[in-house]
Amino acid sequence: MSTRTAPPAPPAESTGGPAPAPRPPAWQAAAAGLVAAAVALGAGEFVAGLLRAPSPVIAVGDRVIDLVPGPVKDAAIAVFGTNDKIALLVGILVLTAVLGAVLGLAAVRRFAVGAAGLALFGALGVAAALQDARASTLEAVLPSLVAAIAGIAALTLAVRTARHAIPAPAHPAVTDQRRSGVAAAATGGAGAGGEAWDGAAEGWRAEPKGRRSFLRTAGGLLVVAAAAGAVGRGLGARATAAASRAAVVLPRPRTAATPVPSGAALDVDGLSPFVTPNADFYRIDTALQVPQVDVATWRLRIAGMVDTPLTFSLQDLLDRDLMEADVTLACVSNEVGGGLVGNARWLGVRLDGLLAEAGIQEGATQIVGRAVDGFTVGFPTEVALDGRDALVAVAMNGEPLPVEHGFPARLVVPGLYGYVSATKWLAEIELTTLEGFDAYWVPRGWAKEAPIKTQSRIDVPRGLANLDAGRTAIAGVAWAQTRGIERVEVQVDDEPWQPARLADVPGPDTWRQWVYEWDATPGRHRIQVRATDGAGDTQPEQRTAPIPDGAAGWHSVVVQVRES
Ligand SMILES: Nc1nc2c(c(=O)[nH]1)N[C@H]1C(S)=C(S)[C@@H](COP(=O)(O)O)O[C@H]1N2
Ligand SMILES: [Mo]
Repeated sequence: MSTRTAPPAPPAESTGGPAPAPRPPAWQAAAAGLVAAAVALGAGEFVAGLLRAPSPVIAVGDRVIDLVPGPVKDAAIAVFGTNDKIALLVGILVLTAVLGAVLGLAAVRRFAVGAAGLALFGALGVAAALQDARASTLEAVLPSLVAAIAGIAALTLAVRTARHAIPAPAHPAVTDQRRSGVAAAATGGAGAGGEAWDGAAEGWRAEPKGRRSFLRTAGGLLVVAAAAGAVGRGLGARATAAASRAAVVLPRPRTAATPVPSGAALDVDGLSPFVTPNADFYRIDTALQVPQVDVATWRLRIAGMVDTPLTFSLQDLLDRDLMEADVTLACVSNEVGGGLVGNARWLGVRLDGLLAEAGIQEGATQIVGRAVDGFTVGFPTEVALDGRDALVAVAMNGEPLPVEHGFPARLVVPGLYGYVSATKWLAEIELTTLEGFDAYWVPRGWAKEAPIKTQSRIDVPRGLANLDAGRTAIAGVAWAQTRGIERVEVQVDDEPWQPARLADVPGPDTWRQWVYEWDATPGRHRIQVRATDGAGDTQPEQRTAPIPDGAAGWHSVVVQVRES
């Protein structure tokens, strides 16, 4: 490639020796590289979509997520919130564009350098995709390989076209050669490299034409790249999981949940509803692209230190005795007052039942939940055996699990933060020892064992609200899964703590609404809340950060009350 496109030295008499190859303007070189990178990405997405193999871009993004140090990740989440994944993808695309431009600038000096850069991109994509346990080697290699080849081909074409546009001083000695070059190019003669160079000697007056042809080629390549990418993404998204999910018929539970008491929902505007609708339920996971599970091939394994390893299809699980439980899930990353908590009615198979059937071996102190994408959680075996409603859940609020919330099955363990328990897209439950394995977040600085801390949150009034003086509801939710909420107290400024009225709850595993009627007086006020759990422990005042085992401290808001 490189030898064919490298221009031959200009006629000797023009310089008296071998002259450096003339170069297209920098912007064209950069644009050529950028376009080549775009074509590579588009081709990669296209092949990945066709094969349903991992997208090179997503694969690289997933590796970035796994590899970035905790503090960087926390900072990214702080800045971008739950848009951190979009920010990462945009970052990857911008970086690719910049590197592509740099490769273009390199390629007009030495084409091999540009080509090598694209090959390196491809290698990066292969390396990232090989980490994806779901993909075969061929599926991991092919998209990036095709991407690199397409990128190099596009770079060849774009650089060659750019050279057509080189402004060169008209020189009588090259006139004939130039003519012959143009003629050869026009008749589509072979050996285009040489002709391309000859044509490039067109001179200043030809430049606008050359630039136009460059822009046409570059634009054409961009369109091809975008179309290939879009088609690939479309093919990849052929909704396996959505189709599987639509076909699921949920049986009625053998053990229905305790009916939610009518007094569980207080009538206060702006208060979180007792049941969080699926669409509003927070979502936290490391998956850049939601895993798409096809139930035809999906199996749940119970393995490791068990007497009898077991395997279940989704239908096997649905055919068992199912139980319902209302359980509030909480993320360890939730800040005091934050929204990474939600309450749902789960339907599933009791974990203790499944484990009894498999037969837990002596010394199996840890249960590891492994997801189809390789994510892992781990918690003490005894937690699953103490009678709490730990479930392999298949439904959430009366629907099969939404794809983002773990379709077709996930773990739900009341009282444990999600990162040590709530494995979505569950593939395996492995019995092992506590010393034998550290789950995903443990080497990243989070606690190995993480029971949920007692917490309370003020939903209304919102922080910095402007209120009218007079009767005002202060209300929110409090949770202490497995222990239950026994008391919630509210403090305005430095006045004495006042008991809030508690709503009813079906059990200790859900959050509990509370309300305090406040006679708001004009001025600026600070409102604080604290809860006491069923074990008699009151939340500590001291604020601590979420890392390593969950935020602690009292939630407070400041409001402004005007005369009314
Ligand atoms: N497969 C998988 N499961 C996962 C995670 C993940 O990253 N991957 N994150 C966990 C964390 S940190 C939390 S808080 C809960 C969140 O569950 P949700 O997204 O359904 O609210 O899922 C848990 N299960
Ligand atoms: Mo979490």
